[in-house]
Amino acid sequence: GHRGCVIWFTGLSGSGKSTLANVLDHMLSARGAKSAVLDGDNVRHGLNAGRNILKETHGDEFAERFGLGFSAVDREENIRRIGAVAQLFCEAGTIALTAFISPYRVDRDRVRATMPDGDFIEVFVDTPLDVCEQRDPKGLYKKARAGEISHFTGIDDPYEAPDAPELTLKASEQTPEALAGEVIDYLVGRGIL
Ligand code: GGZ
Repeated sequence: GHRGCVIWFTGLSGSGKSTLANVLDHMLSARGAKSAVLDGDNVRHGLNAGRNILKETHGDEFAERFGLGFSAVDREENIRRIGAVAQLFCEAGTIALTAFISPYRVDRDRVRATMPDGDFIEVFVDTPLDVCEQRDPKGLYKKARAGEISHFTGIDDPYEAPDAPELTLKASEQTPEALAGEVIDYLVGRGIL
C-alpha cells in the first residue's frame, strides 16, 4: 500500500524535471502505486492555458482576464492552481508528480503551507544553467538570448533555488532512472511507499 503525497519538482527549463517525473511515474506504476504527472506540456494547454489559446476559444476579453503567461503574477497563479490540483490528487490517495519551474520560493512555500506536514516533498532538480542552455530542447534559450522571448527564467528572469528541499538531485551527473531511484528510496524511508 501507499498514501498520497505531492512530489514537487522545481528547477530551470531543460533541467530534466518532466523526464524525471515521467520515469518516476512508470517506476511507481510498476510497484502498484497510483501516480499522476502534471507538467507544463499538459497543464499550460488546459487548466492554465495561455492567452493565445483562450483567444481562439473564448475571445479577447476572457483571454486577457484568465489566460496565463510568464509574468511573476501569472506564474504565481499558475503555481497556486497546480498546488490546489496536486492537493486534490494527494487527498484521493494518488502520488502527484508536478514538474514546473516554480521559480519563486514564496509561491512554493504557500503550496507547502496548505498541506499536512510530510505530504509536500520538494525536489530541487539542480542542473546548472549552462547545461540546460546546452541542451535547449525547444530552442527557447537561444530565443531568449536573442531577445525574442523576454522574462525567460535564468536569462532575464529570476530562479530562486529552495533553501531546504527534501531532496536535491544533480540531474546532470546521473541517469533519470538512478535519480528516480533516489526519490523511491526517500518515499520508502518515509513510509509513503
Ligand atoms: C520560462 C518559459 C517561458 C519563460 C515559455 N520562462 O522547456 P519548457 O518550455 O517546456 O519549460 C518552460 C515552460 C515553463 O512553464 P512552467 O509552467 O513550468 O513555468 S512556471 O512554473 O514558472 O510558471 C518553457 C516554456 O514554458 N516557457 N516562456 N518566459 N519558461
